[in-house]
Amino acid sequence: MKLARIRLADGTQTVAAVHPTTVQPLDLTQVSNCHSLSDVLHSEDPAGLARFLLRPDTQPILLSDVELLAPIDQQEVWAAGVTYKRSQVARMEESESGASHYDKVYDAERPELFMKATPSRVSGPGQPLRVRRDSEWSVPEPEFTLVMNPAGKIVGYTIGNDMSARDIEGENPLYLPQAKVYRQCAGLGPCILLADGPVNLEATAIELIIYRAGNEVFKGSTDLGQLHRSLEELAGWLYRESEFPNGAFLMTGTGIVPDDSFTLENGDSVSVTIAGIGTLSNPIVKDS
Ligand code: DO4
Ligand code: MG
Repeated sequence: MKLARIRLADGTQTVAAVHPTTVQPLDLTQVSNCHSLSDVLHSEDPAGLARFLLRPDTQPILLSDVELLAPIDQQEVWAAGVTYKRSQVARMEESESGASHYDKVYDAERPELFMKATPSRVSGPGQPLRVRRDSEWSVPEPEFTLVMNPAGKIVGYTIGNDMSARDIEGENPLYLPQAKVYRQCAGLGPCILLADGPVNLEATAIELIIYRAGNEVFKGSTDLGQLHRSLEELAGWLYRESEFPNGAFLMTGTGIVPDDSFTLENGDSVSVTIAGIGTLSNPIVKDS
């Protein structure tokens, strides 16, 4: 089952089940203290609660008649790094001084985890993602993203875009927070696929397409089978010695990195598709 935050034509926001061409709003008033998507996600049985909140008489609404919003409430957004071979190689190429750190962290027991965004820095489907004005080399990073409840349980999955300034990150690894965290630096959406048993890693294809003036200028793909760590391992490290009373999103790293000659430009459009979840598309902005 997939859930989303939506805005209806009259401007009201609610939570809905997402079907291939329609959405069906949940009636959150049926349960006390259930006001948001995260209230459903953090309940004992998110799928059971969502089914209960779906009133049989609620008419489905065409997806094209609603706006899908970023599926986040108050959660922190974190990210894992250097979890695919492709990412390890790319970081080592971009950073002379940091190369050995990236090499070591790929195989180290402790993964690289960093705070990626607060909810106000997150863009939902169709909303702009930003390239920093002081970056001449920036890329999107398409990432399978875990949705975690306050107890540290993985309750769902979504698509994340970990926008990254490769020149700033490559100049000095200590600049990582500036390369990664800024206004409109993270994309999430379009919906949350509720966790329902083990993920079929090899069948979870991830595709990145970048368009410029309507033309495809980059296309790449990978699958979760290439991820060097398990999802549970990454989730466990995040919650070690940390509490997330509002839950957390954890981007699991990128396995797709465009060639070093590629940088995003103002007006580009980025689409990330993950099998079983959907497509997250965002326009790119860069102030001159
Ligand atoms: O250490 C740099 C960040 C790595 C990252 O974001 C990734 O591998 O996805
Ligand atoms: Mg990343």
